Amino acid sequence: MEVDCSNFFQQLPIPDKFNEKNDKICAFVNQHKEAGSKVVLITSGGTTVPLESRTVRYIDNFSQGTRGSASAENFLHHGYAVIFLYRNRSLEPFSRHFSRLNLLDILELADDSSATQPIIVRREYEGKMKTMLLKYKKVMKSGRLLSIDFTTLNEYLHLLRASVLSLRQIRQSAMVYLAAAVSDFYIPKDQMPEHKIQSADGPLHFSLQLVPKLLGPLVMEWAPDAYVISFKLETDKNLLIRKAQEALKKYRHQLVIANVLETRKQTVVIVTNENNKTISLTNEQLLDGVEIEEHIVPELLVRHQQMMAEKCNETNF
Ligand code: PAZ
Repeated sequence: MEVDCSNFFQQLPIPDKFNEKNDKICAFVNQHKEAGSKVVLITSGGTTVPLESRTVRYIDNFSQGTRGSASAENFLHHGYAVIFLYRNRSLEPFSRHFSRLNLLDILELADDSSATQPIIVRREYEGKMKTMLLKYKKVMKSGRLLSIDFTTLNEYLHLLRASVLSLRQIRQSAMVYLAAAVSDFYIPKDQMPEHKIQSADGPLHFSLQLVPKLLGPLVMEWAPDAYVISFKLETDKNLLIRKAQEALKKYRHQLVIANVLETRKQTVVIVTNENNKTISLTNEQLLDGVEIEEHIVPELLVRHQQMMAEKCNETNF
């Protein structure tokens, strides 16, 4: 069912710290516009949908932010500036490599408490820690990574629109990479109870409204010259390609990356108007720690570069 999105944003409350975050995004894009860099907006992780205004309970989803954070590292590696719009406490570039570890297990107290370095990194983590720290510090020094967090669907939607509108000014040098798992349903503010829902009132019944598909305005109005990549996730692999193709036809963006929930780290299909290209890792590659984003991102760089060249030729005519 189609939903009109023209007035949608007006009834979405402006989230806390929105202006502060928006200022950072605008400053970042301006800085990279001057430097002539390509900038990618990466969305990552899942959104929450609160059930109460003073929220105790909310609906969430499975996304951990692996796709987004791994892709961010790869785009940075290839020279892009990255706006990383991520779910608070989901995986972030570089630090994600230690996310399964307890920080206190990585560190050790020096034998001699009066040592100049009383806290040290345990030997088995030293190599990887040094590699990631070097990469992270280099990226931060170059000013090419801006991380902006969200938690709720409302925050995500406002920040997505603000980021894409800001990218509009760098035209085809912008890429939008929509890897976040965003809820399709929400409870409008005026239908949400203020206080914690009481179990004493009996079983809970509530109705969720559809979130309008914002990919349409994003592509057609917010940043019409950007290279836009959406993701399509399904659990039924028989639906996947058809739904990705339908999205492409409907929203007229450049590319859809289609993936199935259980195999998303091993196989994706790059769907365009011209053809479908499967990218897969072997079981050996997976065991060796190869990540599929190492293969996805270079594919996209080539296609983005081609589009930039085509647009450049068009304007020269
Ligand atoms: O965040 P993650 O690595 O656990 O999962 C990635 C993903 C499956 C959320 C992403 O590849 C994706 O398909 N995002 C769009 C989901 C959707 O169709 O709404």
